Amino acid sequence: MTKSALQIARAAYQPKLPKALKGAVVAKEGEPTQSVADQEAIQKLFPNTYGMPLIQFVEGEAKEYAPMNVGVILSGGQAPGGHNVISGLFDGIKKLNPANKLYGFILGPGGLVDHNYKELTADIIDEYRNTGGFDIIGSGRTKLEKEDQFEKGYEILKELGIKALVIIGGDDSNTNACVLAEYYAAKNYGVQVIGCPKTIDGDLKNEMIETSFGFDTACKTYSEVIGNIERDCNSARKYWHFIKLMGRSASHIALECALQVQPNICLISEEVEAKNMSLDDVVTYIASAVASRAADGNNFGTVLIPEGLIEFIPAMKKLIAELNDFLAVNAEAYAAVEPNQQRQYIIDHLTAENAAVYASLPEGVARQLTLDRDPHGNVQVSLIETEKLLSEMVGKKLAAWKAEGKYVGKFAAQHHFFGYEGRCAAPSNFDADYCYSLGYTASMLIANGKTGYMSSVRNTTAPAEEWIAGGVPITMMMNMERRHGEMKPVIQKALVRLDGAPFKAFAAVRDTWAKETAYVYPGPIQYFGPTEVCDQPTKTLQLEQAK
Ligand code: FBP
Repeated sequence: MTKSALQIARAAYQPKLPKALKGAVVAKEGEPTQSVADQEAIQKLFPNTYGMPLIQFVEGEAKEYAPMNVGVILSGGQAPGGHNVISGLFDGIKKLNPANKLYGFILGPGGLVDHNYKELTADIIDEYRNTGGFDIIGSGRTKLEKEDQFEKGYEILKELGIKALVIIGGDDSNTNACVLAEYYAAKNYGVQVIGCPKTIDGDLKNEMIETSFGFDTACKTYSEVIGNIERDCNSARKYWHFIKLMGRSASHIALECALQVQPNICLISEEVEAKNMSLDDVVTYIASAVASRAADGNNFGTVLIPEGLIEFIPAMKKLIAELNDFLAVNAEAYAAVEPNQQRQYIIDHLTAENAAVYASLPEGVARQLTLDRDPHGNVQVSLIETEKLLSEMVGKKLAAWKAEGKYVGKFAAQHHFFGYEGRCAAPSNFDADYCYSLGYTASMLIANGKTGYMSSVRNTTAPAEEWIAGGVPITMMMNMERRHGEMKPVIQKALVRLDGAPFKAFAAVRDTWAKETAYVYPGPIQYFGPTEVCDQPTKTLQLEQAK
């Protein structure tokens, strides 16, 4: 395989580990835990894995460990650093006992059910250290939720002598990891299940999980490109760039990028919802900024749009909730309707209020809202072209204002959607170290017999040496939510908090950014060089941790 000069140099990078993990460790147990909400319901569903204590690893005496085999799965969307989680896990289990083996299940949880796997040997692992992507074993979105899947999985785990399975995934995949841990514990199968917090979206975080891996690298990659667009925009001075950013429901990516590049406008879905803004309110907000800059002779600008925005406009949220429930039971009937009748079919079957909202939407967006849900029942927001919807509506509003003599500028828009560009980028130093530590920590949780835990590495704005490694019971992060029309236990998604430091820092300066051209051009991720250039965590993390 031909490699770039950077790939070759980067392969030699030795990720940093917290001091406590460098030698032999011992697990220090904290107080019993409880779920963030709906304690009674969650406890009932997870009798074997509920209420377990927090774990912190501290330096301890060396011990001997019997040989064991471990399995690993990459689940869901790619996120930079997945290969380092696996290499950390590999190095961790080999340190426990060089005879230990690691098996990777191919193309996500489906690989476990279909018995599709390969042994990850040292030479394979070495090829992938510090690289982006999930291609070492591939990823997939099969939802592990049914007993027959668990049993099929157990067959192969037993055959390969696998004592523990590590599932690297987002909130939904870790929820399923916990369901699996509970199932295997209830059956006394002797298979432990450990989760690792992955997702560029940054929405798997809480008191014990400071950030999900991949968020750092993805945001830095998008910020580089947005910065380049801003510079182009400020050079040509003739376009408004509407830039949609991945992130599903949460606006963490948009907010982090805004803090890095200082655009003219950044919409935050959670705020739109809190202020009960309508689509027209959002459009008026953008159009007013465009008009105000035009009055200064600046017919250009940048708008960042979180991909989940549409779900947070209250009227749209209600519509989507009804559509989700409706399509969960009527997907087949809907698919059988002639394509040119489908819009009317939906209108005829919704409540009057939602039908009216649906009917008011442009054809394209209305259709996009009825596309297949992902296996977890989520609308695939990355398929909805909100950036085009908004620029079109802003253009119309400005034309009306022009006719009324309220606006004098020129408005031309360019559209971008950044998501896939950042999910497989070579991990930043932060993600390279963080992921390696998460994987290594997972191996220690396994060695200590834990199941139903998520690997946790905290104190991440300090140098890696001072990071705190341990485990959090997954049930601690759960609450009950409506999915596919039913109440289900799920890890609570972390949305942008309007009382949180990152949003407050943004809100304090955004009016200035809207009026002035205050762009910042972060440039590409640097892997070698001064620490202030190479090792900075995200602004989100820095602001959240600056206590
Ligand atoms: P995960 O939650 O699985 O990490 O997914 C992240 C993500 O990139 C979202 O930001 C995006 O909405 C979605 O995946 C896109 O899904 P797909 O990869 O199936 O196109």
